[in-house]
Amino acid sequence: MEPPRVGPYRPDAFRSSARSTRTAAWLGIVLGVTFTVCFLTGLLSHLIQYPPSWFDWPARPAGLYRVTQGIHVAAGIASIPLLLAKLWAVYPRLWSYPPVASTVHLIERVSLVPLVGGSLFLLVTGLASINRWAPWSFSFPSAHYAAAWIAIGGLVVHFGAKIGATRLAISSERADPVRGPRDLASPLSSSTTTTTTHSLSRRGFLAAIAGATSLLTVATVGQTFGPLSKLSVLAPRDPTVGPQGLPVNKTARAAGIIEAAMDPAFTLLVTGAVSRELILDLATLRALPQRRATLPIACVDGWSATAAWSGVQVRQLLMAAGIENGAEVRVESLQDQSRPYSSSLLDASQAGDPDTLLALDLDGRPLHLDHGFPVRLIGPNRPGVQQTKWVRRMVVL
Ligand SMILES: Nc1nc2c(c(=O)[nH]1)N[C@H]1C(S)=C(S)[C@@H](COP(=O)(O)O)O[C@H]1N2
Ligand SMILES: [Mo]
Repeated sequence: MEPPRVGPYRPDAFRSSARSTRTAAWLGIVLGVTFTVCFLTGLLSHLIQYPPSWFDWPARPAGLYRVTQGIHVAAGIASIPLLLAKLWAVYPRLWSYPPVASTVHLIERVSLVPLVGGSLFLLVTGLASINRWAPWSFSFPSAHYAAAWIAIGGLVVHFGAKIGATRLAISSERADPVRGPRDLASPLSSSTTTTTTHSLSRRGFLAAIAGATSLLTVATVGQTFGPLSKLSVLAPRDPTVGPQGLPVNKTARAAGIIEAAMDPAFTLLVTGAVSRELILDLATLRALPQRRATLPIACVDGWSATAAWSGVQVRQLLMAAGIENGAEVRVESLQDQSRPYSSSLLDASQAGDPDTLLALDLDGRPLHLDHGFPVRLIGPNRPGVQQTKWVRRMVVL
């Protein structure tokens, strides 16, 4: 069968030598790595936030979540130029002729729907979300999580279908241009031009992708990696900017708790499965032994910042309430409890960690209202969403 000789099927429709099968194969490998890293770190973040019964997330090392989530977001951002370059490089194959050359070819093509669709969805909504722009009504965590499984399913099938061709492409001396009409099932089958004469543009293309990816990474990763914060001009957050030198996620105003938080009659309740209920006003909380801990806040959005917190140990309050052997605790804020992140859970090991605090002070000063005044939870190795601000009740479960 001869291909129709029009549009993308013209023999000279795609002439750029930058689109070599080798370039496309290498981009595929690098993307395979960044996507797998994103998937695993994302899965971990999901397990931590929605733990099934078999999953325990330890309180130590204190900064582990900061690292895994920083990597998650950085790998996602790096994937954006890589994916765009990959799509550009392989686009002519959309017009391969005949459209389906074999079963493997069919599987490979069908796997592109979840792979490309899922990836674009993940990167576009992820990027919008870390810039705190949510022009949609679905729940971002659920949609991001579902799309991750769809994309990774597509990736596994695609990888399986392409492994042979990828091996061939990266081991070949010549870099065959990706061509639509002639690029049939075998990527090396039918090229008529060698690219020695064009190798500069292919190298230039690769260098441009590597450069763009590195620049973008340096321009954003400082939101969690302090030494680069000055260079990170594109980062959604500067980890040093905000009240008391720390970013704020939700403000007191947005949470609708200003009046309740400022109320001089504010009391903290320790209740639930306790032997003694505690009702503590601010003066009483301050009169208890204070513990100081230097801990990061590590937002799921990928920014993080370290600060010195001081306040009352959760385990000390639990002991005062008659809990000797550790317990699971729900920490509730003044916010309407149907709002996202208005409460969080401490498992027994987190509740028992000496650095899990109900903090009253940040860097030696009372918490700013936006950082959770009068009292907030701060604990080691927890995602930011679980560092509940404006704590009102601790319920022992
Ligand atoms: N009650 C309450 N606590 C909350 C939130 C919230 O929306 N409500 N947001 C959380 C999120 S997503 C993060 S990243 C941290 C940020 O703490 P900060 O605003 O003091 O930096 O607070 C957490 N605590
Ligand atoms: Mo967050």
